[in-house]
Amino acid sequence: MLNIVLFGPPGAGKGTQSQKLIDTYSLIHLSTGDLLRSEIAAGTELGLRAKTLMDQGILVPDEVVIGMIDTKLKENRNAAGFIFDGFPRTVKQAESLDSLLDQNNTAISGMIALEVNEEELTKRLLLRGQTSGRPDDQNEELVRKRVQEYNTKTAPVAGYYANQGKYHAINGIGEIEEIFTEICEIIDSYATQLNA
Ligand code: B4P
Repeated sequence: MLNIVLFGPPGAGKGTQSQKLIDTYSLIHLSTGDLLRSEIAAGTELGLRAKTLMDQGILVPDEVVIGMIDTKLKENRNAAGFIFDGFPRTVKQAESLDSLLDQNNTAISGMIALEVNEEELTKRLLLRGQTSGRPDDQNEELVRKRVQEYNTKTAPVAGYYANQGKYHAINGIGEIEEIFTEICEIIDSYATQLNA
């Protein structure tokens, strides 16, 4: 199986690039942000709890997102692979993902990290906030809080995959199409290794 972690701070382009990747590769796209927003839209108890945290730019508890991913992996046992978008966001989530995949006799092929500086992230998210209706994109203080959450809780996940020799960073600033081409080159190299 081809299992890709698309990594980066909020606004780095994970969701944007995932949409293009699912058109190219036959992989299942799992975005914890999208899954949580679906729960909010459906008005579930999980959604109501998550909304309070997301609206403050704070990460949702590990158990909640790990549970959602576990369910999705079980629903898609015969998939060719997955694109994990916005997950794992803590080292605990990364460890849990490894054991869930191991139970299915598979593993992460690699992590692709999109590198974008805080000024550009803030600009992109506030711009999206003008049309997205997402409460967490609405003001600069909240956007900076999300970047701070990333720096303290999520950035260490890069080291977790680097220790496994699975970390690949690319510049996330530039034309969306050019960034997409670079990501595809890395994914194609994973696929070649798998088939070797
Ligand atoms: P997410 O839904 O994952 O949201 P995100 O990181 O803000 O967005 P994304 O990274 O996908 O946006 P993109 O760059 O594509 O998370 C939202 C919240 O959910 C979190 O804050 C947290 O509370 C919670 N959550 C989610 N997963 C969790 C987990 N695992 N654990 C705990 N909590 C979790 O796009 C941003 C903008 O940039 C777009 O407008 C796009 O058009 C633009 N853009 C993209 N690429 C560009 C480029 N190259 N140039 C210019 N603009 C570009």
